Amino acid sequence: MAKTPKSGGKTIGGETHQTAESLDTAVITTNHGVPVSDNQNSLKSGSRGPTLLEDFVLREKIFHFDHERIPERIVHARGSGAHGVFEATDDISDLSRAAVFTKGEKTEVFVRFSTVAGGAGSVDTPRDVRGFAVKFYTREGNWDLVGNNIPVFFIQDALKFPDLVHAVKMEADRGYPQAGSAHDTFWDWASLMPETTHMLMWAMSDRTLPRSFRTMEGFGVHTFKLVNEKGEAHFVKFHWKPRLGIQSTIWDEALKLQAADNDYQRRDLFEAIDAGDFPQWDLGIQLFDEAFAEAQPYDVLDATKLIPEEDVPVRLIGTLTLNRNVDNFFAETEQVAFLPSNVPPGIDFSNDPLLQGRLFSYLDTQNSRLGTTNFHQIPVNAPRCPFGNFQRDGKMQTMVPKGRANYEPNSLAAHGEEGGPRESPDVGFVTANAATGAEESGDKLRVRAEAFADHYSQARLFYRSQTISEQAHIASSFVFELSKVAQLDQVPGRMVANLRNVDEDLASRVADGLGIDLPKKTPAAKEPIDMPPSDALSIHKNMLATLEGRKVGILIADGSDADELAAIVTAVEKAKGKAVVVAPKVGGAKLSNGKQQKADGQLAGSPSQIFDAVAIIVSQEGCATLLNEGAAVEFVMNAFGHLKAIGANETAQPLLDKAGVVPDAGVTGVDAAFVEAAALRFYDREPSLRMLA
Ligand code: HDE
Repeated sequence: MAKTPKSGGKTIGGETHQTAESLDTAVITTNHGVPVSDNQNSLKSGSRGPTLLEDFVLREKIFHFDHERIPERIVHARGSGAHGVFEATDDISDLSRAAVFTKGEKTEVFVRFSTVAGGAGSVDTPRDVRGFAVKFYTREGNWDLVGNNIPVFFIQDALKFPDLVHAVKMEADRGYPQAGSAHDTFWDWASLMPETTHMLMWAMSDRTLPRSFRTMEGFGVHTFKLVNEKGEAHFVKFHWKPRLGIQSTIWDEALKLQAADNDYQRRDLFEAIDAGDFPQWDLGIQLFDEAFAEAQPYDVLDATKLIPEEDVPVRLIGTLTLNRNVDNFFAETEQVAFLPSNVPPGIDFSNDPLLQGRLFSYLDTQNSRLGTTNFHQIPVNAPRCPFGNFQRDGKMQTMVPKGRANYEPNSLAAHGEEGGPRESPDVGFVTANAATGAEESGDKLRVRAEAFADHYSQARLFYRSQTISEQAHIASSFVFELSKVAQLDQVPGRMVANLRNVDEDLASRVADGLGIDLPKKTPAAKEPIDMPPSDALSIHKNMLATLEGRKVGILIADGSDADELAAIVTAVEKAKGKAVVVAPKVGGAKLSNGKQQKADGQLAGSPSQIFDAVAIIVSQEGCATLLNEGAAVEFVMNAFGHLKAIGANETAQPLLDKAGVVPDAGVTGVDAAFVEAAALRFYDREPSLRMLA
């Protein structure tokens, strides 16, 4: 007998809600609970005859299968999600009445990281912005902080978003490229839109090549408001600071990662959580008021501008910990629906015209993606606090409200029936303008505020705040991307003409790298100014010298020294790194002590780009064998080329020589110096390895 599928009388939002927590039966059943006797053969007329239309088991199974996919997100289609908790660590009740910020309060969260341009099946490591979307299931309703790993955006007004996305995604006629901006239509559009310049600087930097989701910063981007009990509002910008420090890869490494592992970042997140290495970020706020906003040379409502952390320091107010992987990718990561319009009392919007447009878009897109206005009932989207109102029915309605109260006002309660919930000015959400008495007024205009006209000062600020190596990476990325513009010959020059407003040296380097004459400078709508450099904008200045969250690949072969291997594994683990043993065969290698050491990864499938540092422990014979194995030579060559530490024992020297390794501070023995070096990257090595612009 089939065990009846467990169907819950679960309460979501205070109303009885029937959930079919199926899959928990000993016998397969149809979706309507009928036990299935044979899951191998369809119903036929005779053993070799035609299949019968009557076969409801076959038809239901194929029908359901045919509809397994839903439309992917138009942007941010590829993503990875996880559950976690946010704990408020500072008392900001003077600033916000939101319960999520009550010191000590723990709030369940769901986080989804994503790339932007590629489809759901694209790769993890293109040069692309990363989404950083957090859903806080607060006890006063969901708060969705739907941010990116870059604090500014390409455009100032929501009306331009479809143009941006059309330009960057695969080209309309040919359907490629899949997940990158290095193509004609993106640069055609961007070069005609000077307001993109600041974000382009970030996009061309290594920020778009994060080593891991765990080593990315996150930003709410827009200016928001915090509102306290008295109705007083303060402007705020939100920041996520990764506990592992910021770290990115370099371009050649990202390209090779794409070849090695399409799921590099998804796997990294899943494995870290699975192993109990829970990723953490601190939530920071930059607080300021109207007087500060007015005194700045930029507009705080302009999403192409940031507020330098040196001007308004980031105050840490809580910690996010991701501690649980999803049980089902589709049900949770795919179906999660983030809405920037989800804010609890105590958090509010500013008039940023980009944010205002987003407030409509995300609600609307869920209806087309998830197919129903009832998407909020899907478990990953449902508030964890009770919720109820008089909205009723619609596709996929899973709630079963009782009684007649589906309108308000009603006097049903006076007649002994359920009357339903009522509004509450005391606990309900009140918009900040109403709360503060500030009035909005003005003519209806399709204009851009005057203060939005400066498109270059902060692009310059960003470039001039980078290290020499980071500046070279930015210049080289512009050269690479613009070199991919195949048919529109005026576009690279037009882009360089814009860059002359950012920094003449940058523009010359890009022109030189492209092999074109320096074009005439684009006239700026507003002349840029010089702002004091900000160290917070550099990755290199904010990296942590730590092995925590990092992986060290240890290459061995038959005859490798057992003691040396054991010692380095212990030392790496003591430094909180992960030691991964790599050998030509996955079965491992026979060590000097005669014991078989199993490998964690086979050499050809575990190239050095997936590691943060590598150690080579080989005997003379082992080394001789590896000299004839291209994957071993590349293992070393790429680790060196990707500016990583290489610890090698003396007998490994021929392999290092063949790989072109030149001694420097990052090339050590397999010893304590290696463990220290493994936490670093050796950017000084780069100019001797490749021609950067
Ligand atoms: Fe989004 N964006 N966006 N965006 N966005 C979406 O919503 C949109 C913008 C961001 O993991 C869509 O549910 C408009 C800025 C993230 O599910 C869509 C505008 C920032 C995610 C949409 C913007 C973001 C999205 C597609 C300009 C950083 C992924 C699917 C007005 C602050 C969320 C969906 C996830 C997703 C619209 C600009 C971040 C179409 C119209 C600025 C992280 O609604």
